[in-house]
Amino acid sequence: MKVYQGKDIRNVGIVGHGDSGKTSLVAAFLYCAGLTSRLGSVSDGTTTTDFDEEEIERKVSIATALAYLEWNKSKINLLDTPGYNIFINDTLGSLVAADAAFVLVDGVAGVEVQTEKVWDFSNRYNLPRALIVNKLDRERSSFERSLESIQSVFGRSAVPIQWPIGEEKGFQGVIDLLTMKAYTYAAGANGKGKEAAIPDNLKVVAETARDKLIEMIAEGNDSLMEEFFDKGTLTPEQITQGLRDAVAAQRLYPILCSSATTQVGTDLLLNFAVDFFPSAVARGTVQGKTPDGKEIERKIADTEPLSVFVFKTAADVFAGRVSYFKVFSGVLVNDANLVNYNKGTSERFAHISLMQGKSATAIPEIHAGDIGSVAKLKDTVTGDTLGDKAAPILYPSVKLPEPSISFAIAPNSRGDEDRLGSALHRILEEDLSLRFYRDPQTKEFLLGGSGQQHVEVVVSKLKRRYNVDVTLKAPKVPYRETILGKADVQGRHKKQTGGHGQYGDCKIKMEPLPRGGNFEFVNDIFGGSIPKNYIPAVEKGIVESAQRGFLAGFPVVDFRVILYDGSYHDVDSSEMAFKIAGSLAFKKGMEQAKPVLLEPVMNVEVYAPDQYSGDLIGDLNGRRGRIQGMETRGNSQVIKAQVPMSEMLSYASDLTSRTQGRGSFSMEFSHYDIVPSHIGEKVVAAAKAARAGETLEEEE
Ligand SMILES: Nc1nc2c(ncn2[C@@H]2O[C@H](COP(=O)(O)OP(=O)(O)O)[C@@H](O)[C@H]2O)c(=O)[nH]1
Ligand SMILES: [Mg+2]
Repeated sequence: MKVYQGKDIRNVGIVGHGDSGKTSLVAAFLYCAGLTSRLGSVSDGTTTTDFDEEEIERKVSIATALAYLEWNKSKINLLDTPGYNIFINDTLGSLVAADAAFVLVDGVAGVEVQTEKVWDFSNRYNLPRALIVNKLDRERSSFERSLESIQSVFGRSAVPIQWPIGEEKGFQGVIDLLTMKAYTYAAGANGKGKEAAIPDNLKVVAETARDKLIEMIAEGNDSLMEEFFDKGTLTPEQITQGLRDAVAAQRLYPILCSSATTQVGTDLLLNFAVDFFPSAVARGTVQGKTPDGKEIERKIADTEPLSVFVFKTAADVFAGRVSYFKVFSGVLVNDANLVNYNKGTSERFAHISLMQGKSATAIPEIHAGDIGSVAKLKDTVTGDTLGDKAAPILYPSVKLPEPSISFAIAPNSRGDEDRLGSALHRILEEDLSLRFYRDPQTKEFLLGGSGQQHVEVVVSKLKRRYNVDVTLKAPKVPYRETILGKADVQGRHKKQTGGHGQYGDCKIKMEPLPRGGNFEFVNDIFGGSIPKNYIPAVEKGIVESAQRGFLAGFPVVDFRVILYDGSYHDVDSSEMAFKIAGSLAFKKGMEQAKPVLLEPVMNVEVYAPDQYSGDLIGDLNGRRGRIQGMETRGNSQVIKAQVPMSEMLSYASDLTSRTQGRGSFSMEFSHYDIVPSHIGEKVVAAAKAARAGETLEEEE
C-alpha cells in the first residue's frame, strides 16, 4: 500500500443496527476493490472485519475493526462498528476516528432502535453521513417503505440519490439520480456495475425523484436557488458541487441502495464516498486542550507538529497490546519516539502499520488524517494523546456510560484465581465499558457490563485466550434500602472490662429524604452532651452501618439523621465507643422507621413491527412495566415503558423469540423505586440465603 496524504483519504464509519449488513458490506467493498480474493461471508466466518473467535462463533461484531482499500486514486479507511445495543459503546468510542459515516438500514426492518442511537453518535462527532438501504435482495424488503421509515425518523433532509431496479430476488441494478444513468450487476461481477438503459417502468419514478433531489440541493443555497427558479434545473456541475456542500454541512443525507451479499450497487457506494464525503483534512482543525487545561486548536496538516490520538486498544495474544491511533497532525515516521502527554512517558513507535482486519501491514510513514496501529506501547491506553515533546496537546476522549448490570464470577480453581487478575486487566483495556471490582462485603468478584451477553463474551475470552476458567453466577441487581417512616432512638455502648471501660451514648432521629437525597447528617447537639470531637465518630458509625445495609445487605440511602442528645464519660469515652453507639442507634432506628427495598427502574424502548405490539405490551405489563406511550416509525411501532431492571434480565432472548427476531430494544437507567412488599420479601430471603452460604464456604 502506498503512502497517502490526508486530502486523498476518506475515513468512513460503517454504522447501523445489528444485522443490517455492515460487516458484509465491508467484505463486499474489499472484494470489489480487489483487496480480497473472494467475498467474505458472515455465516462462514470469513469476513475481514469479524475476525475475532468470539465474533466468528456468534456471527456478531463485538468490537470495531478496521480495513482499508484504494478506490479512484483515494484511500478509504473503513471502521466496521458493532450495532447490537450491548456492544454499541465501542462504536461511540471509535467513531472519533471517522470523518463521515455510512448509516445502514435493513431494507426489511427499516429504521431500528440502534439506527437512532448511531445517528446520535454521529451527531456528537459532527459527521456528514449518507444512508444505505441494504438487503434489498431479500424477501419482504422494500426501498419505498424503508424511505418512509427513514424520513419519518430523520426528516426530509434524508433524500434518495439512487433508485433500485427490481425488487427482492429481482433486485439487479441501481439508477443514479444525479446522472440519470442506470447500472446492472451480473452474477460474479464483484460488485462492479455495467451501464444500462433505465427500464421504461421506472422512468417516471426516477424523474420525479430526481426533480425532488435537485430542488432539495437548491434549497438552502441562495445562488443555486436563483438559478433553479430561472432555469427550472441545475447544471451537472452545480448538482455535484451543491450536493457535496450540502453533505459536508449535514444539510442533506443522501440515501443509497445496496445488497451486500449479491453485491448490487457496491461500486457506486465507493464512488460516492470518494466524490461526496469530505477528506481526512477537510474539517480543518481539531479541538484539544493544553496540559494546563486551556482550549486550543490544532490544524489537521502534515506541516504541524506531530500529534496522535489512541482511540482503541486490542489485546493480541501474540503481539501483546496493539494501539490503534489517528494521526491528527504532522507525519508519523516509523521508529519515532513520541511523548505520551497523559502519562509523561516516552513511547517508541516501532513497526507502525495499517490494519486490514486482524493483519497489520508495515508502512514507513502515516500522514495527518490517516489511521494506523502499533504494537507493544508500554504505558499508553485508549484515550491518550502522544506527539512531539515541544507541542503538547490533549484530545478529549468520550465518556462511556456506566455498566447497567453486574454478574458475580467465581474462579474454578486456585490457579484460575491467580491468573484472573492479569487476564481481566488486558480485556478491560480493550473494552472501557466493562468494570471489574470486588464486593467489599461478600468478597465476590463482580464484572459489570452492558448486558448478559457482554459479560459472557468476557468469560469466553478468559477461557479461550488466557485459559482462565470462571463460572458466571446470577446477575446482581443493584438494590438499595431506605426508610418510609421516622424513628427516635438511643444507641448506648457501655462495657466494663477490667480497668479501662468503653462508653458512648447518642440519641438520634431518623427521617426519609426524597429519592436521590442520599444521606444527610445534622448535628443538633447543644450544651456539649457529646463533646465535639466525638460527633464525627457517631456519623462514621452510622455511615458504615448504612453501607452494610439492614434488610438484605444493600446500602441504605435517602435518609436524614439528626443527632440531638447523648452522654459521655470522662475516662471511658473514645471515638471507637461513639462509633459503635452510632451504629447501634442506626440499627434500632431502622427497625422503627419502616425499612423497604429500592430497585432500579429502566427506561425501555422496544421497536417491532405493528403486529407484535399487543403481545409485547402484555408482556411488559407482566414484567411490572408501565407503558409510557407508543409511536409509529415507518413500518415499526416503538413502545416506551418503564420497567424494573430485575424483570428485564432475560428480555433480549424473550423479545427475539416473541418477534421471530424482528424486534429490538434499548434500555437505560431511569430511577430507583420502592419494591412491592411481596417481591421485596423474596429478595431479602434470597440475599440472606446467599450470605449464609458464603459464610459457610469461608469457614470450610
Ligand atoms: N440477503 C442479504 N443478506 C444480507 C445482506 N447483508 C447482510 N446480510 C446477512 O445478514 C446477516 C448480518 O450481516 P452482518 O454483515 O453481520 O450485519 P452487521 O451486524 O450489520 O455487521 C448475515 O447473515 C448476512 O449474511 C444483504 O444485502 N442481503
Ligand atoms: Mg457486523
